Formats: sequence, structure tokens, C-alpha cells
Amino acid sequence: MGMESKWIWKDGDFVRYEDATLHFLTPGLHYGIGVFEGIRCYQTKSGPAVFRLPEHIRRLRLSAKALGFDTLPFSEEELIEATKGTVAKNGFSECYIRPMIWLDAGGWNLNLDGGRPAIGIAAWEWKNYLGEAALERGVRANVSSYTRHHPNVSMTKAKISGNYVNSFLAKTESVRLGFEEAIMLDPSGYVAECTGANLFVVKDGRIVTTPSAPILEGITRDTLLTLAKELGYEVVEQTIARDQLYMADEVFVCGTAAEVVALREIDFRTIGSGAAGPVTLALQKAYHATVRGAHARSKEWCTPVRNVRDVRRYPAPVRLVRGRRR
Ligand code: PPE
Repeated sequence: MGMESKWIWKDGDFVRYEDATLHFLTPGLHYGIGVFEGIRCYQTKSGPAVFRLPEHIRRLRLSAKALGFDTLPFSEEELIEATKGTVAKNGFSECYIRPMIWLDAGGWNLNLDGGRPAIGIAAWEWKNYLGEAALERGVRANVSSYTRHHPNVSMTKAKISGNYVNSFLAKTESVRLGFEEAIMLDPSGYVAECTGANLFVVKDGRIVTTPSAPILEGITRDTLLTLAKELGYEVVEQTIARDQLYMADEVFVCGTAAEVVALREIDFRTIGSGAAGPVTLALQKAYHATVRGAHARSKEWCTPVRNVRDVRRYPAPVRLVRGRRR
């Protein structure tokens, strides 16, 4: 996968791709203490635009807060500008954007207090997350032997780097078994989500998605819930059991990287007709129109990459929690 770009933004400066390196003794690397985002920029009629940028940056800040960082060196507004700036400086029209906040120093006694966060933003051209044919044909998945995090084992609503060990275990196992994606059950045995995407089921014209408590609440999930309602579908959040997947008319997954992809087979059972079904295709079409500026919702959700303000080091760290601890 080509992840190259010319520039990576790091703590207020653009550094060359080759120079964006970290020291071996970076605590974020040793302990997975970091939070990140995955955002996409699409070409629209009026130039490149970042999809739901403020929502992604807000989740980044809230992830940092849930993980326990006290302060951040940049405000949300600054990070929005820095994200636009990263796309503009690299000259991309369509790209995937990866902002990340990691524990850069301190924290060696497993205590975040006194640790210092650093922030970086990279962008690269990441086209087909689940393979070239995935959008039309769908992919084959299995139910993983690994359970998704219990909400009190990790913070499932936060996009914490360390959470992805769980995703790596599941995805690697599934791919080694010959599947393309893993479906993860929550600690009660109900469907949670995939390794990097949320899951929807279609049954008798009704769209069902899993409740938000044990999952990473995707921004794509929220987008599709809105678009589906606007298309006139009945949409509910409901606990989904494994056999409800097998008996569904359609199952699809969604995420920034994956976009909207059908699961055409689960645990060796063909789902519906064995290809992306009509509801999946309708939502896929609406989603692609929306992200490329060609939908009524686009104006509200697409941030054009122009008039980029220079981002300098924020004068004072932004507090994430009120008051001081002892
Ligand atoms: N669940 C998980 C576990 C997850 O990682 C993602 C995004 C989602 C749901 C969907 O969230 P959203 O993108 O806001 O709709 N996964 C990101 C990282 C994927 C990766 O392989 O890295 C992404 O899609 O950018």
C-alpha cells in the first residue's frame, strides 16, 4: 500500500515524509497509548472537500479525554485547519487522512499524569480498503473467535490505538482462514462490529444496526442512519444475534476507510442473493453522492480544502478536564 506523501504535519510544523520519525523510547509505541482518526477527503465539483471533518476532530478530542489526557496542545479549530492544510500542502484531491495524538514522553510507570501528548497528521491515497471488487460484489466474513472489548476493559467509544490489538487478532485470524473480514461479538455474545467498521442488517425492508454501547460509534454509521431515514427506510438500533445475520436479506458494513460494503457470505452461509442487495446499493449510492458533494446533505458535511489558515503552536494547552486532581 502506497502511504507516501510529501509532508506530514507534526505539532504545528510540516515535516518531510522521510523525517517524520519517532524515537524508539516513545511510550505511545510501547503501550499503545494514543488516539487516532480516519478521515477521507473527496473530490467535489468545487474542489477537494473533507467529509465530516469537525465531527472527526471532535471525536479525536473526546477519545483523548476518555483515554485520560488532561490537556492537548491544539484546539479543535486548529486541528481542523491543520487537517485541511495537510491535504492542501500535499496537493491531494482524494486521500485518507490520519490524525493521531500519542504519548510522546512520560508515563513510564503506567500513569498518564505528567505524560506529554504529541499530535501528527498524515495523508495518503488509500483507495480500496477491502479490495477492488468489494464495493460491487461484497466480501466474505466469519464470526471471530475473539470477543470485542468489554466496555469496562477498554473505552470502546474512543478510537484508542491499543484497542486495535483486538482488531488485529481478529482480522489476521479471519484472513488466514480465507475470509476478508471478521465480525466480532460483544462480551454478551451479540454482534458488536467488524474490526474497522460498523455493521448493519436488512430484514424485510427494515434496517437494523447494533446498539452503540459496546462499539466505536462510526461517523459513517451516523451518516447512513440519516441517509436511510431520508430515503424512507425504517431504521432501528437493536441487539443482533449471530443467527440473525445468517437469516438476513442483506448485511453490510461501513466505515470511513471501508465506505459501504456488503457481506455476501458469513460463516459459509450465503447472505440474501450472495451479492450486494438493493438496500446496500441504494445506501452506497447515496453515500458516494454525499461525500462527493452531490447530495442535499453535502453542503453541511463537506469542508472544502481552501482558505486554509496557518496553524501555529497553540498559546496555552487546551484543558480537557476541569479542575486539578490531587
Ligand atoms: N468500528 C471500528 C472498530 C473502526 O475502526 C471504525 C473506523 C469504525 C467502526 C467506523 O467508524 P467511522 O470511520 O467513523 O465510520 N475505522 C477506521 C480505521 C480503519 C483502519 O484499518 O485503520 C477508518 O475507517 O478510518
